[in-house]
Formats: sequence, C-alpha cells, structure tokens
Amino acid sequence: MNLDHVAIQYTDHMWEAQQWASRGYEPIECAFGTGSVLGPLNMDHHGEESWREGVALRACRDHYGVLQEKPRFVVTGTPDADAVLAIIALAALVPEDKIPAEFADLVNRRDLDPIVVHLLEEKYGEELLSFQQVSHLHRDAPSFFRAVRSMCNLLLEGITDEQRTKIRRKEERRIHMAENCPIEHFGGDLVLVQGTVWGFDRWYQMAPVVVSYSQRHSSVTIGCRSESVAKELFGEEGLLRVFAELGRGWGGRESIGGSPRDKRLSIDEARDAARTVQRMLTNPL
Ligand SMILES: [Mn+2]
Repeated sequence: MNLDHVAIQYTDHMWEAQQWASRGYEPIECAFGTGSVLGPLNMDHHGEESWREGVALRACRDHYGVLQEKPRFVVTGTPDADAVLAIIALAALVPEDKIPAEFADLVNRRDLDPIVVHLLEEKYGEELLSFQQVSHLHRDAPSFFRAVRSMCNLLLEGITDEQRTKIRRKEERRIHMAENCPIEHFGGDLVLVQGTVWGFDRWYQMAPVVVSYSQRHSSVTIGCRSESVAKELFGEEGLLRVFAELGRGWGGRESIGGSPRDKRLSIDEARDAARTVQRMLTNPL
C-alpha cells in the first residue's frame, strides 16, 4: 500500500492545527479543550460540534474521494477507527465499493457509544476488532499512517476464518482482563482501575466516571461515560474543569483526557487524582 502521496500532520495544539488548516490541510477530529478546528468539510463531532454526525459516516456517505487530489490532513489524539476511516474515504485510498456502508455505520455507532455496541455480536464486528487490536498506536503521525495502512489492508483483503477465531479469542481475553483488574470505588459514581488492557467499555458499566491507571505507561486517563454525563456531573465544561484543577499538562476533551504526557505518575498519585475528581463530583458547580 503506497501512501507516499498522503500527508498527515500531527499536533497537540489548537494553534498549530489552525496553522495547518490555513495551509489547506483538512482537520480530522481536531477537538481541543478550547474548541474544534474545522476545515471546509467540518470533520469533527466533539464539544460544540457534537450536534454533527460522526466523521467516518459523513466522509464515506457524503464526501468519498473529495480530497483524492490533495490528501492532506491534520490530526490529534490516538488514531481511532472513526478518524482513520474518514481519512481513507476522503482520500479514496480504497475503492468506494470496498467500504461497506454497514462497516462505516458500525464504526460510527461504536465511536459514539462503545458501551452499548458489542463487537462480538455485530456484523463486521470482527473486522473492527481486528483494527482495534493493532498494537502500539500512539499519539503521533507514524501511528496514524500505520493505522490507515492497516485499515486499508483490512478493507481490501478482508480476514480469514483463522484470523476471525484469533480475533474473537483476543477480545474475550481483553474483556476478562478488564473485568478482573484491581478496582477501587470512590463513592457510587467513580472507580479507579489498574488496567493492563483498554477496558472503558466494561468499566463504565460499574460507574459513570472512570480513573484508569496504566502501570506500563505510568499514566492516568480519566473518562466519563458520555459527553452529556460529563456535563451533568461537572458542569458545562465537563472534565475540563477537573483537568484545570489537577494542574499543568492535564487535559483532553469534555468527556475524556489524562495526565501530562511527559510525566510518570505512581498509583498513589493516581489515587490523589481520583480523590480530586471525587471531590469535584460531589460539588459540581
Ligand atoms: Mn469520532
């Protein structure tokens, strides 16, 4: 798969995303704490843009191939299926008939609510799982390229029965590990988990607010079940209020974010963060 003609710029900063956008790079899900950077295609659906439909859905249905001649993008965060499929559709990196509408729909539903969509029971669920199981995806441009390449291959070649079995087993193992990791309750609405796998879809079933400590990365992620839950519990700014309270470097969106990228945290520091979140919960405004 040759992606030499595709340009993807990664940034963690709104001003930088704006700069790329002004040079003709289409922002894909460039939501920052302070708002979204949009290009001509309005490819975001977070924060003030959350009234819009998801980006993959719109890219596949309404804008397939429109950036084929100028496939330039600016992105932020980790490469999720929604953003990656949007890039593939806009740049026409695979033929249109290789993107089943039901796959785009599943990517969209899973992006909006990972808790209610159980991939093991969905048509194309194994395909989406196979993408999600691509490891070592970080917050950088090479990861976006890797993710785009991997989804292109998936769409072009499909998966074998043998791969399907492996994918299902791996997902069952992930669910088991997520549900059996150490969990501490901070009141009824908040849990602190020490996860060795990504498990927010399972953890949100225990509480609407989850503080997850990753021993491997020595980092903390804080999430709310949804943007509307975040606003209900913490006020209009959602978790952004919490990140401001936690100090420099903490950040993200209304419903999810985490600890400073350049700082290693201990489990005790994660517990302190959970206590701060709990305090702000009981004291929403
Ligand atoms: Mn999305």
